[in-house]
Amino acid sequence: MTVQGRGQRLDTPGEARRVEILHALERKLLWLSAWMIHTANHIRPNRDGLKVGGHQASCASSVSILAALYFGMLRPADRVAVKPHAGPVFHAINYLLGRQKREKLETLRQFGGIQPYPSRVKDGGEVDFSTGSVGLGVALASFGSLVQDYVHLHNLAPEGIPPGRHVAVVGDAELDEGNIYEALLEGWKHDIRNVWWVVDYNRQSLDSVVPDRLFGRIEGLFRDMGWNVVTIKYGRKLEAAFARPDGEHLRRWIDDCPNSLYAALTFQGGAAWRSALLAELGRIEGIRAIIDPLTDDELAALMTNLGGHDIETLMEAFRTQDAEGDQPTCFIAYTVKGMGLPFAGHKDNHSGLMTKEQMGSFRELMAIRPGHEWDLFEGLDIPEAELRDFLASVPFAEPLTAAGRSLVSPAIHVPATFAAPKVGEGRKQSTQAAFGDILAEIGRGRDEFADLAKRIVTTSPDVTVSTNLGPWVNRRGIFDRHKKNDVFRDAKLASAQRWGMSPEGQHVELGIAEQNLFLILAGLGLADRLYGARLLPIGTVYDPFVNRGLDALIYACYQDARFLLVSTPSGLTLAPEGGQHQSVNTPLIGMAADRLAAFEPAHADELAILLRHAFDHMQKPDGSAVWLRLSTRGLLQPERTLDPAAVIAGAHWVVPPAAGARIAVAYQGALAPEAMAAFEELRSEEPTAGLLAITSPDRLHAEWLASRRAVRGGVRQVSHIERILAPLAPGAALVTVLDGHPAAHAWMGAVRGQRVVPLGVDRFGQAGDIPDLYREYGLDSDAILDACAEALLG
Ligand SMILES: Cc1ncc(C[n+]2csc(CCOP(=O)(O)OP(=O)(O)O)c2C)c(N)n1
Ligand SMILES: [Mg+2]
Repeated sequence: MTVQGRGQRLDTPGEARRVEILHALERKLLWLSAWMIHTANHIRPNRDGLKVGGHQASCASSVSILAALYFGMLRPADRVAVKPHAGPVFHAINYLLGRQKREKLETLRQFGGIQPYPSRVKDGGEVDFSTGSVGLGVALASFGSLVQDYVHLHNLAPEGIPPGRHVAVVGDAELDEGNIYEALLEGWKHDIRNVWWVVDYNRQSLDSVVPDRLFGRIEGLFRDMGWNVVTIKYGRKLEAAFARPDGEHLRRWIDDCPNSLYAALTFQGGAAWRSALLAELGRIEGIRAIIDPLTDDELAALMTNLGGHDIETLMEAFRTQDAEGDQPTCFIAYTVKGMGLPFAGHKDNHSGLMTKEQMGSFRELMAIRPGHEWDLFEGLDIPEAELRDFLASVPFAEPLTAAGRSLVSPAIHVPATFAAPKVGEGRKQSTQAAFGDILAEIGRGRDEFADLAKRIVTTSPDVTVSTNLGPWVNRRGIFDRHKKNDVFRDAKLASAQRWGMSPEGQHVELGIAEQNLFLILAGLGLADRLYGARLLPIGTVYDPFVNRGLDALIYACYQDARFLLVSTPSGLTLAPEGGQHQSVNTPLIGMAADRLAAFEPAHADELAILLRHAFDHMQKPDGSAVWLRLSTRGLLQPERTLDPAAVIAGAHWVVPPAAGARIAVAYQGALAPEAMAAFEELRSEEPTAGLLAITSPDRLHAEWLASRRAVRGGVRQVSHIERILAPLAPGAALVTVLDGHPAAHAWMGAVRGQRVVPLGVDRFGQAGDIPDLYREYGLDSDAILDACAEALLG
């Protein structure tokens, strides 16, 4: 797949002037980003005495890279992840392009203002990918490219939106994050194309200067993963010096200079550079000829003339690579952290802020008059009209659509009901099996389900078969940019799985890396807004390993990606697999994660309702991602008619209590049989008791909180849990049980002041069978009955 053609060559007429303009804009970005942060810290009133912060040094490091990209290379359809700490530069670029307001720039880090790190949801549609948790945005740029390929190869892209390149501007310390390498490997397997990672190689992280020679390693890793690596080390001034007689000595000296020494000399400036150079190279005639005529400032400028600050070198590297084709490419652009600012190179500069005095000198250097700090072209020695013409002519200035960069894609019809699978009389079924069956049925793409089936895309980190996606995959095939036959099938070797791969396939098979699962779900779940094609992504994973990808899951939700997470098997109920695989905390994660509606059905009829709801909810403007926690434990399936609204709201009475009842038993998920057995015994003593099925403590809790908040607004909507608990006596006991942490239910006592006795798991699990484990952890029907007795007596 080829992306659009790019900008002009460097040697076209007028190019010299374009470079001058780019230099001016680069300078403007340096000023504006520093001034935004300064305003937030020193100009706006500070009411609480807390440090506001910002990262002037991180911004300064990346201005040339970002200027070269946005004002030179990028096309409207390209999608960019900007390293988190360069957020102010990104907003300044949009300001110059007329896509950001001055008033807004003044609100950096203020309530309702620009976020410290670019945020899709809070900063608006100009942000392609949120960044902040380092490493994730970078990897998402790669997965985004895969998703874009998926959309185009399935012919789902709207007309007029060509595929773009995915670019990540990366802080060098982001490459310490393991998820980067997981993403590289997965990207290699999927043969991703049109991805650029541009590393702002300032050799500084937060605490320190990075080890020397590190990039030898990293470069090798990229090459091993099939990437091009382009090192942009020196700028033109230094290259010219190296080309002079004896200049090679200078190159070697810098090449061998430890990162910390280079950083320290940069901070100290020209005189320090001179004495260091003279001490080591002072006897070499050609070196003296290079450095002696220079003033200290000129020498400092020469010695810090790294490629990542030389816009012409950057442009040249980008254009050359652009012409090379679509192989993923890592640019290692050498930079100085804090370039052009008083703390350039200082190892502690990550959170460093210019003082008012330093800002005063910097303002003079930038030729900014007081009161004109925000003026677009203040202090630049190029006529305003020319700058405006230039900005209007950069390829990226062309709007992607009339409505901007955030696209829309109409909702896909979801049939009114999904049938629960039929099971024979007396046969048991698990929620996981029911999930596989319902999805396989949808996969037939019959009648009303045809559109829905086309938009579903499934993915799983090597647990496709064991989470019951197999039948769906057999019907819809595996996605790959290249057609690959299923060797086992071709050889007529018996297997339940048909694993032919093709561009039409609808399942993306991942290696075991849960962060990758959530990152691709983030990409798939933003496909409507990024690529104009609504997808309905489903990712499956073992429940305990949600924890392994948790930051990426939260990151996906933070960006409002819409997907269905199915985690199974879950809890102690997994039994013989033991404590490492038995999840405990996931119900609490489901409650605490924003923009993620979490459910745990016990029976297939509830699952069918919730699965249907998930497809609906993930498409609603005020919806969210959805999580279904499932189990492999087969349960007898009740014959009944459910109220879908109650199942979706989080709880329904299986046996309603009589008014004023003293007690009820509530269960969630696979413990339904234990709760039912205990309830039957309880009922012989307490005929008014009720039995409650909880399908989502998350939804119950969220609605309860929301309704309490609404009181303040003058409107009081009674929440579902309040209605559910209303028939019980004011002091009634509610014995609750789930295969997960009991805190998920404990809060219910606060709803009406009733007494909750929460049963669940608060210790690591262990191998065993279900009777032993449920007894040991106090989840069996005896334990539930004991809790009931205690509650009634107490
Ligand atoms: C996952 C995560 N861990 C820690 C941090 C805190 N943190 C913010 S920036 C940073 C260092 C970043 O260094 P680098 O990527 O080199 O950025 P630059 O030098 O360009 O500022 C750290 C540790 C974070 N944002 N995310
Ligand atoms: Mg760095």
